Amino acid sequence: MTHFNEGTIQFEGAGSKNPLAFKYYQADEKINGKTMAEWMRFSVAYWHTFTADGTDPFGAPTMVRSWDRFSGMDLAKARVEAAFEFFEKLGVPYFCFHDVDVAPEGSTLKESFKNFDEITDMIESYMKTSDTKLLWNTANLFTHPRYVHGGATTNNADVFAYAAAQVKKGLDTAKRLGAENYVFWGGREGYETLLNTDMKLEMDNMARFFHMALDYAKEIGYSGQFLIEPKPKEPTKHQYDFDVATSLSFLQKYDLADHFKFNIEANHATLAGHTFEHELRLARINGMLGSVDANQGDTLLGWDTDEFPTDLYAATLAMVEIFQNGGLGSGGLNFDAKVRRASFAQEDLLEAHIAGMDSFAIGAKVAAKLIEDRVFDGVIENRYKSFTEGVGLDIVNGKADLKSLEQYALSLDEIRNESGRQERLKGILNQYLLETLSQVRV
Ligand code: XUL
Ligand code: CO
Repeated sequence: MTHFNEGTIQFEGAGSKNPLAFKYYQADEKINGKTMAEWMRFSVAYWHTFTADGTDPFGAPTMVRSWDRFSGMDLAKARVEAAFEFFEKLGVPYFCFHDVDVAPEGSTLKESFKNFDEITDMIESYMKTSDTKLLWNTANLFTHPRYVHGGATTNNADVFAYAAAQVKKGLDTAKRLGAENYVFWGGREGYETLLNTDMKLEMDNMARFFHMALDYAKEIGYSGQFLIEPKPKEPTKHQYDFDVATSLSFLQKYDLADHFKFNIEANHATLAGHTFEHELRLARINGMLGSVDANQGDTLLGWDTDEFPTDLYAATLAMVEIFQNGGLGSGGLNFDAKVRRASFAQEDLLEAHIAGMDSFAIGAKVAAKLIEDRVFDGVIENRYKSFTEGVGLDIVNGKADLKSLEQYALSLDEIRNESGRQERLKGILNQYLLETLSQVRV
């Protein structure tokens, strides 16, 4: 059965009025020495695209998909069929899933595993003839009521064991399907009130959980990259993986930093009070930028809206970080994004992904030009030039101490600072954006 009537999505160029065509994303177009496809490694998030139904806290489902005529395992199978059709239409190289997205949970863990294995068999056989690979999979340790107090950070050791079993199965599946990464997003790993919380035990247990996962991956020979996905809040009030800085210190404290990188989500960054590019930069300069959940939030709303990324400014600055990182390695740009509740038509799924891919394609073009012309590098180099000579160089080389610096400071007649020129730089960024857009217009 066919789920999407539309043909394969083609590149038609910036002048195209066809909503089902790429205007800027051309998989084999070279930018900065590699193709767009190689740099961006786009991925479809199974949960938003094939399982979401438009439910929100105030309203019933709005999205009735072609696969919804089935139920149970038949529904799960129809979704796999629809998913691979979708991947092919879009020409997207990767997808991602949680265990419970692809197969229904049974009434026992054994039954859940049986369902999951059966669907994994099906996914595996589709992957044999598909160009789409698995960017990452993960275990959902947050939806089921058993995880009400957390998964790895629960007060209930039976729940910890159950979560561990789900991750073990997830790693077996990652190995089987060749997942290039394995993700941990700490959905319920946080707390609501300290009045009932042993914070130290919870954090120690979370580290124990990660060590067990690493040990098991080693044991079975699974060599995908482990990723932590920071988020500051929602569903818990305070999440332990708050942001990159917090998670990095956690990983360092528990001797895990060498084995993990970060999966940075744009909307999680803004919820943490950071920009997307702040989180990417912090991960990058620590050698920890692994992958990206490409979406965007709404500055007027304080929750995780997971919108498709269409902000060209943010996409440009994100691509600057990704280029400076030499790419994302085994990571990619995963659209952890959902169409709005009112965008309930099935083709909205394709159009939303096209908008996201085109936005990052523009971002990549602008970023490549900014890097080629050393727009920011040049300014930054010049701004810190005092650390390349004299007393600054001594500080950087560890040749200065408080005494030598006091002597130097006492000898100064006046201190002169120079303007940071922020507004000029923002103007230049706009010029690059507009110039790039005018060049691609046909
Ligand atoms: C939740 C979120 C998750 C993770 C995977 O905010 O981003 O979907 O990406 O569990
Ligand atoms: Co995410």
